[in-house]
Amino acid sequence: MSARAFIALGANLGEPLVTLRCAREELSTLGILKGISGLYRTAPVGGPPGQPDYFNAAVSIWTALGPADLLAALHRIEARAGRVRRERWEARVLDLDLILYGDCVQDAPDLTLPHPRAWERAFVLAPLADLDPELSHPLTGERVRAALERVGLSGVTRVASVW
Ligand code: A4P
Ligand code: MG
Repeated sequence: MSARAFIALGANLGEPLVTLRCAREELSTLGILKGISGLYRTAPVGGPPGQPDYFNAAVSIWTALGPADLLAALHRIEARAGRVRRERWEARVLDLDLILYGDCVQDAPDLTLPHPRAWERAFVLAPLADLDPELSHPLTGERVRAALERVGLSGVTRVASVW
């Protein structure tokens, strides 16, 4: 099995840019990296108050790993970056979310596809639009470009095209 997967990257502790670059290199070992979005500085959504701003990006990758193995590999990259899981939506050195795995649809607590909140969040949609604005949600059919227009770009600033 191989598929095109979209992975969202987020970091708001430590040295986010160094961490994200390192994660990008590690992600390239999981398949063929097809696209890398710009880098965005974003206001925190949810979670405990007083968190620093996030840096967010996304990549697309052609991978032979199945979805569960891919998520496990993402968790290993997070752990190597020093991520400790305590509270949901707390500040973190690195968050890697599997947004889409081909047209795969599944609803399990350990892996929901597409990522259940992706189409509501500008910090995910803006990087995804860099990769493929015509990409459509496997369940609703809404394209990334349309979702971004609906949600708006409040709190999301592009800081670099190449990083
Ligand atoms: N899980 C289920 N489906 C998936 C999936 N498609 N991709 C499970 C990744 N993980 C998935 O995730 C919690 C559990 O979700 C895992 O056990 C996994 O098996 P986590 O990464 O441990 O915790 P989390 O990231 O705090 O939770 P979650 O639900 O992934 O949060 P979100 O929705 O990713 O939100 N604001 C800005 N500006 N930028 C951000 O990047 N990120 C979050 C996290 C909140 N606010 C943010 C940002
Ligand atoms: Mg996460």
